[in-house]
Amino acid sequence: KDLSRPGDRVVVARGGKGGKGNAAFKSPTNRAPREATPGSEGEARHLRLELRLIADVGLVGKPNAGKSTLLSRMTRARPKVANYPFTTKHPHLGRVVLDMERSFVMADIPGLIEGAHRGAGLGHEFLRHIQRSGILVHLVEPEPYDGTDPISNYRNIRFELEQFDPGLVTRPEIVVVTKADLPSAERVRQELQDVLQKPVLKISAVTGENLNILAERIWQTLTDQRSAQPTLFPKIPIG
Ligand SMILES: Nc1nc2c(ncn2[C@@H]2O[C@H](COP(=O)(O)OP(=O)(O)OP(=O)(O)O)[C@@H](O)[C@H]2O)c(=O)[nH]1
Ligand SMILES: [Mg+2]
Repeated sequence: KDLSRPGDRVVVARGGKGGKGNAAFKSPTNRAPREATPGSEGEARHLRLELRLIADVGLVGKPNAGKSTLLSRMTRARPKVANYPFTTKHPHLGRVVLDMERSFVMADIPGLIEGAHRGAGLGHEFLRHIQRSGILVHLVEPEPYDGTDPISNYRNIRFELEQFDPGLVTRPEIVVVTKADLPSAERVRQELQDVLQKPVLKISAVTGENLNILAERIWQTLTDQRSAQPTLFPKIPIG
């Protein structure tokens, strides 16, 4: 049972039936009955509850792609950033504020690696947190720390998402090449765009390049999605 809205309820263990008290046995001839029946035992269960973070947008990508840097640049969240993989061990949330009326919540989850859906690395534990995200922003590092190919990295992550939950790959996705300040970024962006046949944005969390464009693009995608499926991904209230 998914408790996704305020006020949602579920019965996880039924109480026992109440017994009959003395009063139930009262009659004109027996006005002070000593009789009663015992009730029955209630159910007892051990439960494991699973929390799913609620974010409008989920950041996904390989370790070291620049997810946490982006979150810390666009929001007031301060996840740890470092030049080694698996820096992020837990999801982080931040709110991106465009102006007085427009803001959205962004989630940074630990990096995903091949085999994540089978439990490799850390990311799988947190994939459920992006199941609630209306849209995904997929970050691709142009010069991966492990010397892998950025395009196959992109594909691998998509595969992992699909294996975990086929619903994840049908979400609107914004593809972003990070670290635009690196010389290879433009070439990788172009290649990825050619392969995917859809716009790929290049950003730099260091210089700030295109961060406002990314925020606007996310906002636009959220707005489109909400008008298409208003109940599925309701706006997260500020609180
Ligand atoms: N040159 C450059 N380096 C960046 C940029 N964004 C992030 N980095 C660097 O890339 C490294 C990894 O950044 P993180 O934000 O920790 O990456 P992550 O995707 O959160 O990594 P994990 O938490 O390990 O999955 C750090 O050394 C950052 O300083 C950028 O725009 N330009
Ligand atoms: Mg991180």
